[in-house]
Amino acid sequence: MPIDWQPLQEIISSHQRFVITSHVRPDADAIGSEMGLKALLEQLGKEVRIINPSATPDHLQFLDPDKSIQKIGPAVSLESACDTDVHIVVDTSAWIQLGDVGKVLEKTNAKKVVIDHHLSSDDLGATEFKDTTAAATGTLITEFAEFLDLPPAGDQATALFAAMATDTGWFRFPNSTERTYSTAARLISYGVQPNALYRELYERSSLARLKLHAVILDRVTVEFAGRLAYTFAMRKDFSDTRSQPADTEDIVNTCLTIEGVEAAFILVQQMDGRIKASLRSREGFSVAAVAEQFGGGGHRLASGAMLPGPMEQALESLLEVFKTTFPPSEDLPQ
Ligand SMILES: [Mn+2]
Repeated sequence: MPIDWQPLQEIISSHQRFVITSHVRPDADAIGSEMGLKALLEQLGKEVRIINPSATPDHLQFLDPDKSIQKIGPAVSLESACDTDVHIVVDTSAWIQLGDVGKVLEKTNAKKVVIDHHLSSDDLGATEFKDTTAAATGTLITEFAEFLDLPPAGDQATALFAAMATDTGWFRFPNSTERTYSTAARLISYGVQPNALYRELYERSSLARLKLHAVILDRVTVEFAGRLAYTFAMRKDFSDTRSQPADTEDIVNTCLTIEGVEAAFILVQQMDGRIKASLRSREGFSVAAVAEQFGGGGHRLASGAMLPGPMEQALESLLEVFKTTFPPSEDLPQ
């Protein structure tokens, strides 16, 4: 169902001050959508602040060259974040994803709005503009800007293109539809230079990151007659290779490139000892259902959950769930 943007247009035209928020550990869809929406609201003469529960990761700083994104905490108090007319949440609608900004949303008297494309959803007491068929929230913001006859331009268009490009693995995941490509093509017509953006996003790797990938990829294991691939990262791997947990991003997609593999996951040991699971799958298999069994969520083809440690225990419980989905190989029809 395409979104009816009329109510959002009305909310915007009848208010002046806006706060935009996204999820913890923001990705390029979170940051890009926020920057794209902020530029749009500013074009309409609105006062806009972006206040997030986590800092912008270094590799995405280029999307916010003026460092306008604020983080809730000592510098931006709960009271200050509540002091707005409208609070817009983009790229999530789950309390658990909002970190300390969740407290702002509980307390604020502002009108609340959600713009999102995720399946999992809580009642945030917001007016929702949600389309789970959109590849990225960046697609929705682009479409909204076009609805208002204010097509994105310059850095704003680049931020929205980055949002879509990263949520689709540079337009290669199955969520890349005709709509995704045509929205991207329009953003190019507004001035985005995909080659320069690709270099910013994917060709600024570090030696540490490559070394970490070598360690983790060496551990890839396949199970259930080659239908599942998985690997893991321990805290020690990061210190050994001088890399960071964020450097594990995309390894799970590499696991999915093995022929015959239908689902893949990576387990990453967190600083507090918990285990973060990132799951991916091919069409026809939903990893969202697996993640939900551990209190996580996401999309059919990409989801995540936080499991208690230790690593062996987390691995065992995940394999147990996959066992019920992938029957033992001897039971497969010959
Ligand atoms: Mn997204």
